[in-house]
Amino acid sequence: MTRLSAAALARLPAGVTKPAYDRKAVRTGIVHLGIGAFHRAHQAVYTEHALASGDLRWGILGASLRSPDTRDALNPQDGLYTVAVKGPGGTAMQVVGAIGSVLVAPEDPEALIRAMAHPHIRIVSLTVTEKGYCHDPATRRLKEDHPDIVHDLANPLVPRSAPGFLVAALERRFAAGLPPFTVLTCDNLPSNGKTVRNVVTRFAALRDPALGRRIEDAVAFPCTMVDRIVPATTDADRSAVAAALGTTDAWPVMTEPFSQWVIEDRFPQGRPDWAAAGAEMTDHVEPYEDMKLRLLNGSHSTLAYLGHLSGCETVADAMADEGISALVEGLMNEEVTPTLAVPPGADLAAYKRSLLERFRNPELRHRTWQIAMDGTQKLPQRLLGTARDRLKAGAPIERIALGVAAWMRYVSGTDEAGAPIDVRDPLAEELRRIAAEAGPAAERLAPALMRIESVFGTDLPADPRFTGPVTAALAALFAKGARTTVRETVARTARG
Ligand code: CS2
Repeated sequence: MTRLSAAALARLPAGVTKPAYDRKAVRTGIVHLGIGAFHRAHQAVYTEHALASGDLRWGILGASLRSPDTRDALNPQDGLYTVAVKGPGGTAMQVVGAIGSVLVAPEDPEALIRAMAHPHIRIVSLTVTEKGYCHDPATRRLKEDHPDIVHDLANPLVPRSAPGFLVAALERRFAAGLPPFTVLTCDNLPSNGKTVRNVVTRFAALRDPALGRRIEDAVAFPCTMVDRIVPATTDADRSAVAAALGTTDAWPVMTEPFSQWVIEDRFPQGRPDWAAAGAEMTDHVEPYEDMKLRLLNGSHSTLAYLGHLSGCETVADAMADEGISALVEGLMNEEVTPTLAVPPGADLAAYKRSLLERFRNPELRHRTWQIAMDGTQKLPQRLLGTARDRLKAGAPIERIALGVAAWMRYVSGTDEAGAPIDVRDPLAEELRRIAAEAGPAAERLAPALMRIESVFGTDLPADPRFTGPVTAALAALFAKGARTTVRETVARTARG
């Protein structure tokens, strides 16, 4: 079978959507840092719509800050790849042409800075995951002793981190008399634009206070809420796509029919008409971010840890467990919802119903292990903010406590059958050391993990209304296992 490429487009079967615009006439207007599956199934699809509508100023240059894998898959395909949308009625395929090519930053950092400083670039967008911003999740500030930050401050012309590249390129633009690009973060951080603005301006100020001030004054960092579930692509997915296309695609991306993008409309240098593709442009994104982070991602992490401990490979498998699905529903309705400022016009009940349906989508095969990754970067905005608001209101947090305890049980590194758990986390070393010292004893492990200040801050470990239920839930998980603990929690909380 031949490989997907510009030349192969003409031979694609009729049912496959493909670029109907002149790709050779496209100008690159966006550089995207972190060209993983999520960007390709989300923002790139909205931009594809703008290109297809005839505005050819918005081609995307993708950049990987770490591995060459995406470049190696996409460049031989002229940047083309397939988005496979898996719904109840079958799978719809679209070949997307918005990404012209991909470069690998560590191979040639200067090439990326030069590309970001090009006069045609108006937007630099990012999906570098939570840990890619090199910040402290509890305080949302730059982690000044992060090894990549230390490196980039000492070697500003050959950066490694996202803040390092952004500042190097902005500095170059200022020196050339060019307007700055808009920095568009599309990661699941709270107040993501503001958080990234703080991190980037602090990094710049450490290099040169005047540069920090200039970025603070001149650069727009709009907030965004991004939502689409995009599980990692498997070899079975590759085969299914090849069979449907009649040509091979080294890295198609798999996703669901649902897609949402809420964007703070602050783009001094212009933007594609993403609204025409369904994005919601607004002045206030934060209520949407909180709603999504706490309801979707908070539930996701809870499902991931409890599901994995219960032997469920995917989110849909975990949702098929009556206890786990009742717990998650209770978490959303009883503990999260009262903490939310509902965005104007949003129908929270319908939103929650759609989340449950999306989690149950059996076609997606979203692995609990994938979501369980990087817990130290995710828990603060997904569960701990909700816990703080509940405690402030004097309200109980039993289900949140079980979610947090399930993370603790998971990072103890051994599953309920005694097999090792492959814990992936930027703090994996520290987690391993803590778990080894504490052993499988909740009264030692829970307080030791809660001393990780970048996750729990200083307030939560000092509040017995938090430490009590978390330690009790962890003790139950060790003593009785996840399934029984979930069922007992559901029964107890239902009695009120
Ligand atoms: C997931 C998210 O992997 C994870 O941590 O919770 O990637 C989730 O699928 C997306 O935020 C959905 O929009």
